[in-house]
Amino acid sequence: QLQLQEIARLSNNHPKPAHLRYQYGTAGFRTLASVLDSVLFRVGILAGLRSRKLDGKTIGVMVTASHNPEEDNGVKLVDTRGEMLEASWEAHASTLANAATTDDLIEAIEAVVRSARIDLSKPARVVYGRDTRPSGPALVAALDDGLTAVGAEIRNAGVVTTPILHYLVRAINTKGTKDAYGDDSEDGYYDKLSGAFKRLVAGKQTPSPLIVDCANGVGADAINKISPQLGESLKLMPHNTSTSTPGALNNSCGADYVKTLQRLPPSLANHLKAGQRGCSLDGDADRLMYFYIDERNQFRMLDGDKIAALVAGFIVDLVKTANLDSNVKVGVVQTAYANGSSTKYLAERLPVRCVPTGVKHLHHAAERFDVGVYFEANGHGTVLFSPGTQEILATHEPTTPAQSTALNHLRNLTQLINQTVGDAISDMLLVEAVLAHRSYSGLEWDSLYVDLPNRLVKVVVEDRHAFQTEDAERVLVSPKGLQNKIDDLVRRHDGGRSFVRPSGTEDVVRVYAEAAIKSQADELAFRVAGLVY
Ligand code: 16G
Ligand code: ZN
Repeated sequence: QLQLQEIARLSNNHPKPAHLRYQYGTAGFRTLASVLDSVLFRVGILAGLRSRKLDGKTIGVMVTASHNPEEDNGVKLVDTRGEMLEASWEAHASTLANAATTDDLIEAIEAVVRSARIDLSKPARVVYGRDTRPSGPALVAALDDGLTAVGAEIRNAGVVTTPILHYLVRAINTKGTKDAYGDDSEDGYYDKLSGAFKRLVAGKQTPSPLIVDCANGVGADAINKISPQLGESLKLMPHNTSTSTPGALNNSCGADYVKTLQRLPPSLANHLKAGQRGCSLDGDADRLMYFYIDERNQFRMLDGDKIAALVAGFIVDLVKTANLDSNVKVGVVQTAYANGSSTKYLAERLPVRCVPTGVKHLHHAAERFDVGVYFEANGHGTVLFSPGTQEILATHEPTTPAQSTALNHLRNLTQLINQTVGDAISDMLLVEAVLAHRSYSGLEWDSLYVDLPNRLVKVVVEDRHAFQTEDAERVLVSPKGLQNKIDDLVRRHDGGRSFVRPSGTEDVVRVYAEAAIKSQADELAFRVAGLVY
């Protein structure tokens, strides 16, 4: 049973700021760290309830604000298979977070227990982690209070990347079953990934060292821990590893900086030589951007779309070589932000689906394929192997040495790839493994297709909720008539494409445009922005 008095007593230590409204959005709760104390306490309570609802299986809580500035923080829940919180519970999260007083909170908790039909006699188990933000410890203390109040069994995973927390949840809940995901420890994660990587590249030529921009975040710890395990198979050269320097996190570095500004982090300028590859993680190491310096000393970015093209092509070839192409269908999931050239390249080779922005949409769509490759252009993505496919890979009997080799590569890929969520460390090893197999440099990878010039602008509007979209955000249905005007502009730009959608994380509307040449893409973006404004 719930100890309501205990909940009330602790809740009084974590009052909700009167004037604020919180919303559990695509990235959980995310805002200035200074106003998140009550939210963390209440998320602790909700996590405990969610675990009870799911028979005492372990629920995860990650405290991070990813690529956002250091003064922000956030929190999200991880469901029992390591995936994002089921959408129907997002509303419960918002309801608890917005209860004005302790009495209102108690009432809201009781309402959730009733409406979700939670059996309170079940145990509650929660594992949590946080990134390196200075606000983390205090927020975790508030979370701890919430978990204590709800009577949860607590496991503190410490400072970890977001994908490691997802991994831990899945590993804990599958322990001792036939679906065991790996040892439920941070070391178990590094062992699993590095082991699979070394098996995949065994006998391949050792690549040149890889520069890794760690965004001055928790990814630096992960890179330092996995490096020795990779040994000679891959040499990593970490940069931007100042996790305790105030203000350094995500500042002029990291995957979001690279993608948004299409520019090399200044701190890497003297380190990346012509022809050399580098990559950037974001602040919680679930996004990845690659880049290299070409022979004319130009910075070239390899984003999530390029990763999808590289990886999907490789997997399709392996499936064919293993003679499994009649029972294993590979597909790709993208959003409207995918560069038009990438979509064209992929669609000539395999099925491609477009879904609305946000990991949960991509993840769910990818689950429908036997092997679903999903990446957002911003570098978040992974590959999902369906249970049926994993079974086929485990039991298939190859009839030639070539089939056997390809099959083994596929098996190792299922181990290398973090299938719970996009994972910069796992994706980085995946890219490196494919580059080694293909004998590609950055230039050859980049040449798979040529990006269309594109431009993303944000527009501050009076009410972004007035902008409603359909067809995976590619068509505006409201305000009325606006889409026709956008279509007119698009027609007047060679190779033009443009769409408008309200941001899910900021109070702005985003305008994306691409065209055959850069000046046209810029012009189209600004003209469409002019219509929106
Ligand atoms: C969130 C999403 C990310 C998406 C971004 C779009 C998750 C875990 N994260 O960060 O996938 O690309 O929002 O932001 O779903 P926007 O709505 O502001 O454009
Ligand atoms: Zn992130």
